Amino acid sequence: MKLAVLIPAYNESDTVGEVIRHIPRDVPGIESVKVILLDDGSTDDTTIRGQEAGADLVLSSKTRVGLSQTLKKGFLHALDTEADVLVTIDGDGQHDPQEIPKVIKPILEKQAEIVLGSRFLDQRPEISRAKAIGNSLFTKLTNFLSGISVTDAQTGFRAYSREATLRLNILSRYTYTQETLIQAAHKGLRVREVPITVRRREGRSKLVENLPSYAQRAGMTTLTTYLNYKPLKFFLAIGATVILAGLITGFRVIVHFITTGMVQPFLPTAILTAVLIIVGVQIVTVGLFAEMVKSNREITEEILYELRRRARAG
Ligand SMILES: Nc1nc2c(ncn2[C@@H]2O[C@H](COP(=O)(O)OP(=O)(O)OP(=O)(O)O)[C@@H](O)[C@H]2O)c(=O)[nH]1
Ligand SMILES: [Mg+2]
Repeated sequence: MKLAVLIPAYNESDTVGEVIRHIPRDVPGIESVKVILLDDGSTDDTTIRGQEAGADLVLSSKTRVGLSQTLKKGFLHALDTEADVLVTIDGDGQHDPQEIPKVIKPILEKQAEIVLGSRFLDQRPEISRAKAIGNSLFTKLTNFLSGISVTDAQTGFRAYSREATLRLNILSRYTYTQETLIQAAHKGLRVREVPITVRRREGRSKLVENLPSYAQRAGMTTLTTYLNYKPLKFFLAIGATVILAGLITGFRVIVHFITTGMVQPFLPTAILTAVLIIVGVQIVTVGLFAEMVKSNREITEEILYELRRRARAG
């Protein structure tokens, strides 16, 4: 079994060296460990510090392309280098690399395809109140949309089996955390959590520069990912609600029309009813089209999966 450790980093020159130095090179059940630093156009010495600390490979992008796309590049590279298990760990020193064996264990034991190092399982880490609330809300939303039940959907300390990496398609540009879990659930990949320790962050957060902006961007990604998998359910729920509202407002008009043969004095209500029913039907129609697009996407994903799998096998 080969392990690839991926460290996404944007301007983490103060901490990335320590992270790399503490990555265990001798892991039970693993024959080789490859440390890959994913430097996303850092303007500081992140790359140099990573090389000094012994990273096996540094993949750098010229400009900042975002955490998700950087990680996607790392995934594909790790697959090319025949990794069987992949671990992601933050470059800001918040995670303890000594916990890598614990995080990959459920994958080695074939208990899961994705393992989340949870900061909240059996413990309460020291994080700001606003972040704790945001974390909890996004985790609940992810659980609700995916049907899985985890305590920390935003964690960056994770492990993936090769199969999971072949199956997942990261499309977002900002954060991949909720997207990968919703996809995992709909693709039948088993997700487990193990408790991890988390240190206080030194310096400013690189990902969550401000919470409302994070919430908006991560929220959009979460919603669009869900729509990719359950479009009809989503649009049917909204469309049916609008149609129902139309039927409720129209009830009085219909009863009046049957008894008197006239719409007056309910013309405004009749117009509202017609508008609601027409709009509702259109929303359901959008859902039907989206469901057809989904079928095409599933075929494309199947092709991508086979191409990646065969590229490695061949
Ligand atoms: N490749 C890449 N990595 C990033 C980017 N933004 C953040 N990161 C890295 O992703 C990891 C997580 O980012 P953090 O800023 O620590 O986010 P966080 O841990 O959710 O927030 P804090 O609790 O404030 O640390 C760190 O290793 C960052 O260097 C980015 O734009 N591109
Ligand atoms: Mg952090």
